[in-house]
Amino acid sequence: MNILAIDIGGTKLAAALIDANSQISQRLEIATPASSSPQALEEALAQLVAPYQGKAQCVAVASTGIIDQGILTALNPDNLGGLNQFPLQQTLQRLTALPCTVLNDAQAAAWAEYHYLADRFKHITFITVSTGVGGGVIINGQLLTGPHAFAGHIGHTLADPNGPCCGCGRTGCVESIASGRAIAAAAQNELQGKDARQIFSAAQNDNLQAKRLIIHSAQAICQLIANLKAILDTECVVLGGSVGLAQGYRQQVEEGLALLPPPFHIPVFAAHYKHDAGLIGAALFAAEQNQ
Ligand code: ADP
Ligand code: BMX
Ligand code: ZN
Repeated sequence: MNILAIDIGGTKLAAALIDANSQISQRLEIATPASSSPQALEEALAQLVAPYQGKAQCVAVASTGIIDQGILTALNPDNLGGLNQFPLQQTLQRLTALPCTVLNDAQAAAWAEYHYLADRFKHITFITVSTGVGGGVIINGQLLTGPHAFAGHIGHTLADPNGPCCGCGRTGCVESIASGRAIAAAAQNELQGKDARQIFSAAQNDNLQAKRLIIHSAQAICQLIANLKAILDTECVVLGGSVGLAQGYRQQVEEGLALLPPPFHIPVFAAHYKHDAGLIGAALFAAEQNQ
């Protein structure tokens, strides 16, 4: 059986077919529409799923936002071009005429990475540093979603009470300092208007401001990991997202963590499934729900 998996992020929409062995094929990617209109997202999803007609038996979605009872509610609408409410499950069922399972993107990625690590760990936390900062928590082998599907939104915990305003309405959230959008928003002078990818290349070329912006982000993630260890006694952290997986980023997080007292030390791994963790986790979750 093939599952059509879809990953909806603040920057890109990805889709692929996933078979019963979690093998991925026919992967496609398009840009997330920069519009607050639900119609724009629906049109983009229609374009994305069109090539898969007749190729899958069900649809599994990993999406940015709080995904509760099939509805996407943005905690930080800025990440989705201002879009706030979207009937995700219903829309994809209509577009594909297939049953559809929906989950938050970082929760889905956590589930995939847990499957990979399950022989060694039962308590893991996945952190995506991408357009935003998201999280998925596995406790005793169970994915924690919470009564309102809000669990794991660790990007909206406090990093700096004097920090920037976050798109969620709070001040100084981890996401407002560490995310790809935050790195770009803090850039000045020669880096103003550049995106996080360009700022990472500037850092490779020894631009000092770029290096400082990236270290600032990595330090916020390092403190977040220490908080997670204290709250959950999580056994390891898995880092994903294009910023989290960027060259040298994980090492900076690890270096910061090594400076904290030993009770806060935990291994920090790069996502085994890299940019496909959300797709694979959504498919695994859907297959288990449909059993
Ligand atoms: P999404 O948030 O849609 O899941 P990504 O995980 O690709 O997508 O995260 C998008 C963010 O990552 C953007 O801020 C983008 O500038 C940044 N980014 C993309 N590629 C790279 C890269 N190679 N190095 C560093 N940052 C990157
Ligand atoms: C935001 C939030 C989370 C999401 C995280 C990473 C919205 C729209 N999204 O904190 O639900 O998991 O970003 O999302 O409020 P990504 O787009 O960066 O992958
Ligand atoms: Zn916030």
